[in-house]
Amino acid sequence: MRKVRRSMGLVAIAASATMILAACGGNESSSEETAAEAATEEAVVAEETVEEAPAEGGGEALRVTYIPKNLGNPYFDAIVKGFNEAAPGLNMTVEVVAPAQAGATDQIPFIDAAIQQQVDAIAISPNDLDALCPSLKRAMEAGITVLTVNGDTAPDCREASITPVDFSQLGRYLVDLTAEVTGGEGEWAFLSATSTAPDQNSWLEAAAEYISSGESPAGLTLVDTVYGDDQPDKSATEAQALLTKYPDLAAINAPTTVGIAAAAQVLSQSPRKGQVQVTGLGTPNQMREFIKDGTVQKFALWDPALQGTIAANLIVGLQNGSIVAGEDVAFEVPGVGERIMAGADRLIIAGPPQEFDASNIDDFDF
Ligand code: RAM
Repeated sequence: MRKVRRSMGLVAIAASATMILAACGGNESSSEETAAEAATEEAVVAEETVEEAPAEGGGEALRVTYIPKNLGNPYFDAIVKGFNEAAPGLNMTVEVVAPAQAGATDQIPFIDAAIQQQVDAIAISPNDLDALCPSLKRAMEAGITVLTVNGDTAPDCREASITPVDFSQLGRYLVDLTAEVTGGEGEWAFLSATSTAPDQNSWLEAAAEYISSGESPAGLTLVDTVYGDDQPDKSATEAQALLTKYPDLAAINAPTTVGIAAAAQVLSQSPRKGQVQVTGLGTPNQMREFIKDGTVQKFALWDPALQGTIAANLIVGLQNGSIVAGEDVAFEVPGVGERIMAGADRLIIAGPPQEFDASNIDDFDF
């Protein structure tokens, strides 16, 4: 039987917090700048916009840096919204900085800049399982709380990881979702994010295991996996290329909000609309028009905001000592409920998964 230890619960330090989205407009750094210089400049720009949170009840505001995979993806805006929703009860400022592209090493300069600034905590949605580890370990050695959010690194590179759903089940779910929208017959392909994305790769690996186990729907054949790098244009080009390469394609499954929206856009204007199904993981706001015009029957996700809310509260608890990171430690998130750092890897599931179709797409706004 698993033993769950209970921590004291989260104690909100003071009344107010200021959350800052220091998005840098998606501009790439000029060729004269090193990535580190660019990161430092962006961080400085962010710092200039940070308002001091009123520290009622004493104590300096906690300084948190959140590093999404890349800029310009509304999915990560939703996670920032979650940080914002937690803010009123927490004495915290959050700077959001990220690279323009989601390359394996592109976040390193931003981690290093946060270490230099001696922030209290770094939350990161990682673009690689291992490449960020030396920097993240340096951050922890400097006394900075490090959390991964929405995807993970190797477990010894962070204190805990917040994932939206149980990743071990998602690969299987994506195959079954493809079967549902195709009637269980035909060729299909994955249109993923970057080839190093730890979240998507874990789902793709689990899907491959499910398929090779012989338990997956027998009429489906996975013919290809391509990568749109979470860039709308590249994702659209890859979707178009799949249509050309596979004249009998029955479905594109894009387990990325950028990829599914791009594939749906391509299919909505294609004579093969209706013949080729698009499904996967998307935000309701980006996918609404494609559900309404019949391009897409069904897709899934979760509310990304919850991960930001849990991260903000967990950071406070880890910083004030009311929560100690460890195996099977339960903690209470005000307004959300109990969550558990499960197992030796300290994985926290935000939940819940949600399916969207014509019957409920208008009930969601993110
Ligand atoms: C994209 C990103 C993100 C992933 C979602 C489903 O927005 O790749 O990491 O979790 O899709």
